[in-house]
Amino acid sequence: MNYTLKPFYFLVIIWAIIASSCTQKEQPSKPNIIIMYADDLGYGDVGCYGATRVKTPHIDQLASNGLVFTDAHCTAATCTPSRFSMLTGSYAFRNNAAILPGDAPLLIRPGTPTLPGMLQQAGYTTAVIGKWHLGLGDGTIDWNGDISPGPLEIGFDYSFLVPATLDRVPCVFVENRRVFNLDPADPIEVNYDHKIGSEPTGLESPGLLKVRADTQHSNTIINGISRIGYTSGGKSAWWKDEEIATVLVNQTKAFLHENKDNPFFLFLSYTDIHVPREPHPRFKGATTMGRRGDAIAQMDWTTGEVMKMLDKLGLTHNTLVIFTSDNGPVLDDGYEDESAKLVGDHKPAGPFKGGKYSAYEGGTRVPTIVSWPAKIKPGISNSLVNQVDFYASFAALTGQPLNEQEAPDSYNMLPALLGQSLVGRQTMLEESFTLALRNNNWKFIAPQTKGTPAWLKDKDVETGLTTTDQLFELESDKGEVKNVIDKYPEVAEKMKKMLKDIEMRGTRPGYKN
Ligand code: NG6
Ligand code: CA
Repeated sequence: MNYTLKPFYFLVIIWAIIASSCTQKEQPSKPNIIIMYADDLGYGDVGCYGATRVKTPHIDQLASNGLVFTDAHCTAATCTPSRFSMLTGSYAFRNNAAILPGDAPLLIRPGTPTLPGMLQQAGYTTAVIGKWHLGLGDGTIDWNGDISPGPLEIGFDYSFLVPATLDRVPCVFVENRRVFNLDPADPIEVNYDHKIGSEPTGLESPGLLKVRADTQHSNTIINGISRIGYTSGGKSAWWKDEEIATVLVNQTKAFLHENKDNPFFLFLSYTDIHVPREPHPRFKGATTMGRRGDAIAQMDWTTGEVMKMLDKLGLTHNTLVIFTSDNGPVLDDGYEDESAKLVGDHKPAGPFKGGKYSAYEGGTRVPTIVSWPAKIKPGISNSLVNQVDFYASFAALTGQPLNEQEAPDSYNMLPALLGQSLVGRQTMLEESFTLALRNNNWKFIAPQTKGTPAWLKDKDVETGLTTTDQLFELESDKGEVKNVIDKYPEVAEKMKKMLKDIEMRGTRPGYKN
């Protein structure tokens, strides 16, 4: 040993220690992951996306610390299909996933690889809090016993659910496998076929209603609001619509507190701003847009409460938060809550055409903010990204290998999601009552493939559904006003073929990572 080199070795060791601690800071592994998932929130509904008639300071704050995407999409223009795709990495049409009734069986069958299941393998504690709408049980549910299978059977360690939607019975929370606060002496029953029990319905007793509704939403009245479906019993467990946001915030805070010391994945699924919009009275008049505006204000409050809790627990720096929505906006969705009348010059879908239920961009192009202070530089990204890719992207982030059958439609888009690359998707499907395809700035809408429900026909919704092919060029025509199919037939043909390829292949081996 040459003793004269000793001081040099010493310096090298010190340098190595300093360098490794720096890189550890720069490259945190296994960040906490939170998906904040608003319900029916449109591209133009928040301040950082241009809204002026409603203030969303907490979401705007998240945006100023993160990446704001201008071309980010949920996979479908309605809720169940979008959630299905995000959690399985598989397009919904492969599973015929459509809007589910409140007593539907669990759509994602146990044994199906899921995003939370993959993160469990990576060592995460996983939870879903809020709206579910992916079905529960095997076909007939006994709401008084153990409700299974459900989230716990497909990759979540904890669940606190609104089982379907705010406008569907049962109007109770389900914590893990049990209805929350249920009194066994007053058993609960649910029926989507005919009236049960003696609770009044909206059709029979409109005088009892806080807000009038269309026929589909005029079954059992709970908390002065008529719903889709019939229910009896279980009164101690009924939610109060005005309190739901607070209940979900409290459950979230408790989950964060309990899991502050280990990596966690939280799917925080807001009930705002879906109908019936009945926010807490303290939000009444927050905007001049009536209940829909008030519900946006409440959703912003929820976001702020969760962010404050992360701060308090010292978790903000190493938590990857994605704030986004499950489908585009809708004004009248079955209740006479004056949202359409009071909207004024507010543009729920921003510059885009259509909204919820629509094949146009407004159906799936949704606000999307990705924040991870340890890693992401704030800014704006125009990359084309899609929620179906969260699965493969988080697998790459956490070092989880995916097998070929797993998440068949999910690509690793982590570099785009973290703002390290401008390259997003080149090609991407948009699902509604038909299929549409994006190829960079081209948008092809195939003729309608599914029947339009009768109730949608009467609505003031630009569905984009036709019996002929449509082609738009979004760079010059964001609003999908000019069908250029006759001008560029070869582009349309190429895209038609791409769409067929996606439809035909069950999985796409060999593309991941
Ligand atoms: C529709 C409901 C609508 C809403 C939607 C689901 C009628 C007439 N309309 O069937 O009110 O509940 O389903 O919304 O019943 S989603 O955001 O969960 O997809
Ligand atoms: Ca929705």
